[in-house]
Amino acid sequence: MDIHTLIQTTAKKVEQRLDELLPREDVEPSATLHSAMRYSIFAGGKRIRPLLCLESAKACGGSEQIALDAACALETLHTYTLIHDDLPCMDNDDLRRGKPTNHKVFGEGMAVLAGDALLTEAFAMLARVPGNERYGVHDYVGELARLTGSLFLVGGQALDLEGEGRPLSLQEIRSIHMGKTAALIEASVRLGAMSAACSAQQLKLLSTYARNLGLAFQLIDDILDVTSTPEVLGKSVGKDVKAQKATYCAMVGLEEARDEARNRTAAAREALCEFPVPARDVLQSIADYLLQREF
Ligand code: GRG
Repeated sequence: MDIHTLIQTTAKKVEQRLDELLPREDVEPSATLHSAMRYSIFAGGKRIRPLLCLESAKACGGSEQIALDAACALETLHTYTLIHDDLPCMDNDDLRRGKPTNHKVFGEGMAVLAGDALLTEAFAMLARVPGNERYGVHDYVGELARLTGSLFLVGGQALDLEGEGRPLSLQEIRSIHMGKTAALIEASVRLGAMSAACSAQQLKLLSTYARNLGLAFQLIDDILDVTSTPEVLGKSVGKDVKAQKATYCAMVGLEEARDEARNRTAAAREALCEFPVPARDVLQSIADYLLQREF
């Protein structure tokens, strides 16, 4: 299966399962809240984190069936971060996944709550994933909490917020990327692998793959913010310059940022050398696809 078909078929499976797992729009005590949650989840999105979760499970000999609720948990948690990131107190954005942002449609208070509820639902979805001889639900939950809490995802966002309007070192920019972007990508591959009872060595190699992939992903995101259009990206562009953010692109220029993204992608590919060929091929193709992506 080529990578584009794989992305499409995976997105369809994940969306079907999300539709089953999330409360319907008319469910009380607040139909508005459930509508707001579903609005952002089903607004589109590439569903890259679920894809990485499912393919990492397969690379470790596991099954899509077993990892599917973990994949849904990752997309649900990711969607919470997007809703909160778009709020007026954060990036203050009007457009996301080609549609008006959650707070533009439902108001700021409801958008905060929709994000909160999605974050909580993510853990409920993850708790449905069966344990195995190596990992139990407490390991899955601990892993997601660790990588998305104050030490990584939320911490990275805090560093980003504190850095606005002041010069940052390349080291500080890297720490922001590791936290706000790479940590959730790492959680995606680790949870997929853990659902497949992966070995400690497999987990280590996949984590190296994910961290490099995550850094490349954020670099491409920053490059597209400069070079693309809202029509293609489905979100506003030029935000970093407007917010006077010290991005990697602003510091070293577009070409060097692209080179660094290429280097990170090569390092991600390299980390998988010890995996059997068909399993690693897909994960390596995902890395190539993300380097070349246009949205
Ligand atoms: C509690 C306010 C608050 C924040 C929580 C929001 C947050 C912490 C962190 C996330 C910061 C963030 C949005 C980082 C950017 C990561 C990124 C590049 C997202 C875009 O991902 P894609 O391109 O989006 O996969 P789609 O729409 O395709 O799913």
